[in-house]
Amino acid sequence: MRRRESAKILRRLRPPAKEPGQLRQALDGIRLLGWRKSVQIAQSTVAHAYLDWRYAPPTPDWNHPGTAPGRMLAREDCPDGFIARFEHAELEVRCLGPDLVRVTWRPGLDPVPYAIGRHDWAPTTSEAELSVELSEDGGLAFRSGDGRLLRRDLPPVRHGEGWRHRAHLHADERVHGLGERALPFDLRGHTVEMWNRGPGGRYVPGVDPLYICIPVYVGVHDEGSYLVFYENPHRAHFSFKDELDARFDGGALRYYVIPGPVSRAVERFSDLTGKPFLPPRWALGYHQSRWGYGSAQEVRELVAGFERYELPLDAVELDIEYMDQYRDFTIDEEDFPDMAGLSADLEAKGVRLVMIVDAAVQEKRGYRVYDEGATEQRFCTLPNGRTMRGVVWPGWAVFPDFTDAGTRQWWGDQYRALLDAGAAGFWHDMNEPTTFSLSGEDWPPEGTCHAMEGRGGSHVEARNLYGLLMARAAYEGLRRLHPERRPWLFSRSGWAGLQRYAWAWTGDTVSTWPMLRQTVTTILGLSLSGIGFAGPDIGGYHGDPSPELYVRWFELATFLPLFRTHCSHDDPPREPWAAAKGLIDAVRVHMGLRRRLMPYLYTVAWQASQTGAPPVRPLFWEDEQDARLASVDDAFFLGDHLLIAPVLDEGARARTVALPNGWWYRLDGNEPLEGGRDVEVAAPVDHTPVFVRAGAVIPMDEDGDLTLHVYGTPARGVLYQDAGDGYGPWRVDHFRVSGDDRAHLETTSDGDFSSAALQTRLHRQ
Ligand code: MIG
Repeated sequence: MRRRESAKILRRLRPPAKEPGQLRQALDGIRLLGWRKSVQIAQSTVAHAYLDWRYAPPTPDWNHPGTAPGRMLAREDCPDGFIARFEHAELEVRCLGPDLVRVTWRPGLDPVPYAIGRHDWAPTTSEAELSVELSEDGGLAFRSGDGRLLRRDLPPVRHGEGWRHRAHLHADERVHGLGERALPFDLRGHTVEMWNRGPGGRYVPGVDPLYICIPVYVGVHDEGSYLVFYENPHRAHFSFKDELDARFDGGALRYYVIPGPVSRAVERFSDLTGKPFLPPRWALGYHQSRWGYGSAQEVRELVAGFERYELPLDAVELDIEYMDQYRDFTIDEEDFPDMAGLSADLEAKGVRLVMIVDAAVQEKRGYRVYDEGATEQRFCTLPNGRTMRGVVWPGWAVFPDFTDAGTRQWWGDQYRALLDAGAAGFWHDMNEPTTFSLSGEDWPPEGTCHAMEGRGGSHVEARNLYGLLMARAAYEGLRRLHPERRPWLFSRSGWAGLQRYAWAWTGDTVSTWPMLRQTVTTILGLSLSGIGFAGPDIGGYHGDPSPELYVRWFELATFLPLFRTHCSHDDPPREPWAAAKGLIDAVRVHMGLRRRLMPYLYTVAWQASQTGAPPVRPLFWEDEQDARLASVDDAFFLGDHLLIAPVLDEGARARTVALPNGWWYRLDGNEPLEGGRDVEVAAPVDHTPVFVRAGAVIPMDEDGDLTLHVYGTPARGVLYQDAGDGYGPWRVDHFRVSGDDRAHLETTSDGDFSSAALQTRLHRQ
C-alpha cells in the first residue's frame, strides 16, 4: 500500500475519546470485555477504516451546485396522477387516496417497500382534500380542499447519487416527529441525522442521531397542517431553519404528503405503514429488568422480593447474561440449568420471561447458528466477497442480512429454541446494528452488501432498515411457531413500519432530571412518527437515581405503554424497594393505578391496533390551532379520555397544567374543573395529576370488579375484552350514560367473548 493511501486510511481513524464520557466508556469496555476482545476491537477499527477507504460508496458533494430538473419537456396525465418529464429528471405523482399523495423523483432506485403495510390502493383522481400544483421548474404546491397552502416544495436538486430537497416553512411552522430524538418537541431550528445508532455513554438531551431515525414529520402552521413521509431509508440529513433542507445520500426521492389535522394525518399514515399489533395483555403490565440478573437463583429471589413487598410483577427481562458466551439462541446451562422449569414456575405466578436477542452472531465453528448461517450464506458480505465481521459482546461476530426473505425466515425459526425454554416475549438489542469501535464509527463498513430482496444495496441504504427487518423476521417467525399466541417484542432500533412488529424502548439514557423530562418529548415524537408503543428504562439506564427521581420516572411510565425498570450492570440495585427507598408507597400507589386502569389501557391498545391512533398524544391533538397547547411538552393524553401531567422537576410538590378547553375531572375527584386555562395542582411525591375529560366513561378494574367510572352526564366510553392473548373471541362494549339524578346506562356490544368480569358497577364521580 502506498504511503498516501495509508495516510488516508489513518485519517479515517478518527481520534477516539473526544469526550470524557467516551474515554470512560472505552475503559469500561476493556474492563468488561477483557484484553482479548479489546485487541479485536482495535483490529476491527483499523479494518473498518480500510474497508471504508476501499469500498464506501461515494457521498454526494453537497457543495457542488448539483443538477435541477431543468425544463419540463412533457406531461402525461393518468387516472390517478401524472408523469412529467424534465431535462434531467422524471416526476411521478400518484394519488393513493383523496388525502394521500405519493411523489417520486427519479433517477435513483425506488425503495424496497419495507415500510409499507398496504399496497392495494384504488386509483383515485379526487383532489377534494389535497390538490397538487406543479410549476414549470418542478416546484410543487400542496393545498387543502379549501385552497389553504399546506406545503410548497422547491424543485429538488440531484447531487451525484443523492437528492437535496428543500421546502418552504411557514414563519410560524412547528415541526414534530422524525423518529426518536433527544431534542426539543418542536424541531424547528434544529438539524437531525438519519443514521440509526446508539449514543454510546453520552445519552443526554441534545444527542443526535439515536436508534430510531424516521424521515417523517408533521408541520403545523397558521394555514393548517400536514404530514410528510420520505420513503427513503438512505443516510440523510434534515435541517429545519428558514426552510426544510433534506439531503439523501442515494435512492429515488419518494415522499408522501397527507393533509392535517395532525390527528387524522397520523392515523392515515398508519394506513400506509401499518397498524400496531395488539399486544398480549400481560405486556401492558409491570416489567422488571436489569443487565446483570445472572442466574435462575437470582431471578427466583427477585420474584420472591416482589412477593415479599406485595408488588405486582408481570414480566422479567433477561439481558445477555442468560446466553452461553453471548451466543444468540443459546442458554447458559450452568447458571440457568432448567430454564423451561424456571419459566413454568414463574408463569404459575403470573410472571413472564422475556429474553434478549442481539443482532450479531458469534463467528465460531461448532456454534449451530453460525454454522447454519455460514452454510446458507445468511450473513452480510463485503464487496470483496468476504463475510462482514465486527466485534460485539461475543467477540468477532457476523450480521444476518435481514433484507433477504430467506434469511428472515431462517432467523425467525431460531426463536423456537427460546420459546421451548419458556420465553414469552423478546427484546432486540444492538440492532442498529452496533459494533464496538475505537473511532466512534460503531457501525459496519458503509460498503457492506445487502440483498435488498435481490436487487442489491449498500449499508448506506440498508442500515436504517436493519432493526425493522430483524423485528419483522422475529414477528413472522413467532406467528409461524406459535400461531395461537400473539407475538410480543420490543426493539431498540427501527424504521417506519416498526409498529407492525415491535414496540420500542428509549435505550441507554442517563439517570438525570433533564433526561426524565426529555423522555416525555422523545415519546411524543415517536408517537407522531407512527411508533405509538414505547417506554423508557425507569430511573434512566446509566446511573444512580435518587429515590425521588426513580419514583417520578416510575410515575411517568405508569402511563406509558412500556412500563419497565431497567439499568446497567454497574449501577446500584434498581428493584423498586431498593431504588425507591423511603418512597415505596409511591411505587405501590402507581402500580395499583396501572392495575386499575388496565381495562382502559387494554382498550386504548386495541383502538390503536384498529385506527393507528397512538396511545400517547400531544395536548394539541384535538385542537392544533390552540396556541396555548401548541408547545406543551410536559403533559400528554393517554387515549381519548385521560390527560397525564407527570411531575418532572426535583423537589416539586405542585405543578401547572395547561388544560385544554372543556371541562375536566380529577381521576378520583367529583368536582368538574373548567379548562381553557392553566391550573395549579398539588402533586405530592406519591401522586401524579391525572385529568379525565368530562363526559367520559372509564372502565377500571377495582379489585377484580369491572367498574365504570362516569365523569358527568351524558357520558360515553368503550371497553375491549378478550382472553388476553391469542386470536379467539373478543367483545367491544360501547357505553352511553344519560340522566341527571339517576344514571341510565345503555350498552351496545359487538363480538362474542364472554367474561365473568362483565358484572359492571357504575360509579358516578
Ligand atoms: O452495549 O445488553 O440498550 O438495555 O442492558 C450495551 C446490555 C448493550 C444495551 C441496551 C441495554 C442492555 C445492554 N445493551
